[in-house]
Amino acid sequence: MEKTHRKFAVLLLLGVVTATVAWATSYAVAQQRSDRRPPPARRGEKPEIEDTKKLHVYADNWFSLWINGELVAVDSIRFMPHNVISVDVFPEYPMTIAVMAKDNADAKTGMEYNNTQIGDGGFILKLADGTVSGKHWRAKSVSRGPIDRDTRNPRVENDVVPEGWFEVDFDDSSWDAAKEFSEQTVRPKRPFYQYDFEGAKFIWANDLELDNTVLFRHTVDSPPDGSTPKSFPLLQSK
Ligand SMILES: [Ca+2]
Ligand SMILES: [Ca+2]
Repeated sequence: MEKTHRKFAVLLLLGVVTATVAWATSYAVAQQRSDRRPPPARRGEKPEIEDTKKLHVYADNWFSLWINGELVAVDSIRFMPHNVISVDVFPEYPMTIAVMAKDNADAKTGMEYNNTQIGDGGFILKLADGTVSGKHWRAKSVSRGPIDRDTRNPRVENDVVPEGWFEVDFDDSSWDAAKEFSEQTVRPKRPFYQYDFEGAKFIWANDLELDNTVLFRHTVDSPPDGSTPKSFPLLQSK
């Protein structure tokens, strides 16, 4: 009888200990959650998130984008569905923007959907400092097809992508002006309308359908919206 009592007491004690540990752990986790507060914003010598500008980019079908020689954004979806990439950019002027944009196209035929049709491209960008894509940008097609729109015997022409084409000091003076295309011509999909692209124009190289890989470049000397960029001497190399 006494033995049974002892056994019961031990089990009870174990139960109480387990319950206490469980309660203490969940209390600590809850405390940690409620204590999770962002640090206060300090307006000072280092840039804060408020010093960044939102960049919106829509490409039919894909892009990668460099700013001042650094890769800052890559479209996360290669083909479909069409999407907008929106990232925070810390602008430093002069700001050289370089873009590689690709229409969906088979490497051998330049066509899409199992070589059943010729697809069309399109690229548009807006940065919250007032920078927008337009015919003041430069463009260079480096892959096109099917040549002569010949879909029976489709051929593709590729140019060598110039070395360092995304670098700040690259000479793009031989490139053509980008060509603007209307929204009605490009027919952007729904995500485009969910972001601010006001004032920006759709651009591409000369042929929206046959040019399949296009490089763009544009240098922004100062914020187009007339704002004065903050300077952070701490970040400047001496
Ligand atoms: Ca195409
Ligand atoms: Ca396309």
